[in-house]
Amino acid sequence: MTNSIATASFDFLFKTIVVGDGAVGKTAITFRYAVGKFQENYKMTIGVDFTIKREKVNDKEVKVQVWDTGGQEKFSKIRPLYYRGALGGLVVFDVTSRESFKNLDGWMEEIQTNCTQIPIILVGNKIDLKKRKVTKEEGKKYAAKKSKEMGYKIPYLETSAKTGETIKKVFRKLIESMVGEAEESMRRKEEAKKEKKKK
Ligand code: G3D
Ligand code: MG
Repeated sequence: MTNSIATASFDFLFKTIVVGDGAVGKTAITFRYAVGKFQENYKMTIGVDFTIKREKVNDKEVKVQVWDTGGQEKFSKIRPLYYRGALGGLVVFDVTSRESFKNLDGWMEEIQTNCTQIPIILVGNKIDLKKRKVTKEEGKKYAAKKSKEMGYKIPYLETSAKTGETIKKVFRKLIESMVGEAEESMRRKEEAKKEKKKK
């Protein structure tokens, strides 16, 4: 398995990244998942690289590192470093910001350039707010279009970091996909080994 580390205490270690425009709620989503809270007026991103959470998927112990961009959304030159070794990603926009929705192509492209076919979930955040500018249908349609272009399924989910709605589900879904990928890649390697022995 590439980039995931197996040890006695956990079966998988997955680096996951959270990308999207500034202010869409990447830090709030990460914080809500890791700490289980929403905090107004925090500027905690700078200096914090990632948070770690443990999950159990089937019978596997999974350690998840969630990398928050730390305001690096502005610094495209250093972002490749941030993407390195990522095995899954959330691409986030704010349903009250048309602009953040329009910029999704850029984030998708950047993931494709820096990572190879990793599981991705498209996340429309801030659904607790009334002033929605992007409909659920548009989000779904965009995810379907990208799934076609990229050749694998990109699910679309809507969240609120403020109320906590669907945050756990987003990470759960992503982690399950990453476990699936890792197990599949291990299986392929085993098969290749057997084939080699046969020859
Ligand atoms: P970023 O990390 O993507 O840059 P932040 O975004 O997590 O810093 O969030 C930007 C602002 O949006 C913050 O407000 C935060 O509280 C708010 N926010 C994040 N998620 C939600 C949500 O689901 N619902 C609502 N209503 N607000 C959200 P401030 O005022 O601190 O800048
Ligand atoms: Mg942030």
